[in-house]
Amino acid sequence: WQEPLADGAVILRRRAREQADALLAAIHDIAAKNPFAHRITPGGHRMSVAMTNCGDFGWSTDSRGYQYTEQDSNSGHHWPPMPALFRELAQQTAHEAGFAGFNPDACLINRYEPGAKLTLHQDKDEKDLRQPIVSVSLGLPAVFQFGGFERGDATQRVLLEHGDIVVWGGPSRLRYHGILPLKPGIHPQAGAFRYNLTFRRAF
Ligand code: MD3
Ligand code: FE
Repeated sequence: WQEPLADGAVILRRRAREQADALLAAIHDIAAKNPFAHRITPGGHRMSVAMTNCGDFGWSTDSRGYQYTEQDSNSGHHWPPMPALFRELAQQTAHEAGFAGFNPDACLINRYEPGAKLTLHQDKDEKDLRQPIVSVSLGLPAVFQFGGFERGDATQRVLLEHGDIVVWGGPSRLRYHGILPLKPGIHPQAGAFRYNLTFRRAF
């Protein structure tokens, strides 16, 4: 059940549904070692989305800016390895969407609580912007916004639900995008949260 969203962007609706329990269990293991944290942006704002990472590199932000690092600055530990289940799902779905050979070295794990949001932004901290990003949504649904190549461009809205995977590449890789404030609810497998995995090639 594959639909193009925009040039280079494909949504694979419910693609991860059968693996969802295993993905959630792996998220909990990762968070037991490297807990979810609300980072402070360079502008001094506490992010409403809590984050952790797995893989060789993890994305985070602090007063110095946005960066990929090998260590979690909160725990001082390396990020946990990317589980084989994560890597294989990202590689296979990128391939299904037309991006053969994708090999992520970073997986950012976002956790949304009711009211949490991500304002419109571009993902451009990665070295090679020809590499796609694979995103996996789990738990409560959220309204995803995607726009154009400038912040003020018109936006479209898409509901992202439990198990949905989106592959963003080609010209869509630099589109502005964000998540509207999460509505409260209880998901049978994920409880009061939405989780989103984004697989990236950072370096
Ligand atoms: C479109 N995450 O972590 S996933 C992010 O649901 C991020 O947590 C959102 O935006 C979330 O940076 C959206 C969908 C997504 C991810 C990366 C993209 C869409 C994208 C990169 C380029 C264009
Ligand atoms: Fe993003």
